[in-house]
Amino acid sequence: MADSKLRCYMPDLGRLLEQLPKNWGRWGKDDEVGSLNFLTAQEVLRGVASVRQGKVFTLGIRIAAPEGDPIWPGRATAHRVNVMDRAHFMCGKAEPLSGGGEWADDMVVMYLQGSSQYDALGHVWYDNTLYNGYPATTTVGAMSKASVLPIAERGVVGRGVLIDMARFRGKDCLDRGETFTHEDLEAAAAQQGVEIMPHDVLVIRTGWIGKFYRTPKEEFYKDFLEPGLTYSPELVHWFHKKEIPNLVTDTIANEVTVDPESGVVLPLHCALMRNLGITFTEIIALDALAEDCAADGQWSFLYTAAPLKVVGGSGAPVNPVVIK
Ligand code: UVW
Repeated sequence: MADSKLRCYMPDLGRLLEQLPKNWGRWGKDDEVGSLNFLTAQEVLRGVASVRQGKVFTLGIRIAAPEGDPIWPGRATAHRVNVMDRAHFMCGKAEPLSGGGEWADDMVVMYLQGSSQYDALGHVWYDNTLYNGYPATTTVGAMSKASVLPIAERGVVGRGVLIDMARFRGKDCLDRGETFTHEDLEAAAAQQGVEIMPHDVLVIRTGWIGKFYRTPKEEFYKDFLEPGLTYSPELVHWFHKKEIPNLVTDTIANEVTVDPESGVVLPLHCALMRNLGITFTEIIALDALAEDCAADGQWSFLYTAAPLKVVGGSGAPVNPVVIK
């Protein structure tokens, strides 16, 4: 009852975001990579210029780990199946290659959003329309527009900046449903002594994915409500003005699960990804990088990533590499 009442008064996304900016058409009517267009050769060199120590970090989580993988409720965790191993040769089910070579083979069944991943720009929409005005019917069967493939073929390279929101709030991990704004990002950056510059890949640590591995699963998923960025028109204008190409976080969905003001679920997927073409990178492992940045005071770096080239995919797994 309470739920249906809430729905009656809840603004729909069309009305909530109606006055806010869009980048549709900015890079042509056929564009499918959106704000990644900001990452020009000059921006790649700006990223390279932030490499000072030669330290390398990989930001993907482990896939099909025995302790489970963090996923959005309702999706299944990745399942790796061994289809060929030494046992096949021992029991005569397989013959060694001529010369004696043997081998192991595996297959993985997984959601494309079920690990560290890039979302396709067409992954989430409203009003039957995807990023850049493509009709939502282009998602039927396979995404023929704004899929992950153009992002994968382009790659993502630029200057990254890490904002450790959990550390800024004096916590190991933000609380369930805890929100923060662009003003909090700027305040944390100032405390860290780093500037969030136009065209930076914005990497935000909440501690949430790290917590997944330390918490019993029933407790982690109970009344599921992630912490994260929260919607406001000012925040959307801030992302637009900063021309942020890519938002990367250690949560499953890059924003607070439900906007506490409007009750809308995941409004930033639409305001930032669908409307501004900002690529979303989710379920990222940031604890080791954050520890290192806090220790050496270097919060900016070369960020590089390319999701897998899944044809028609709504997203694809990725293991970003950061070099400081
Ligand atoms: C949903 O699709 C719900 O979110 P995500 O972008 O995290 O996969």
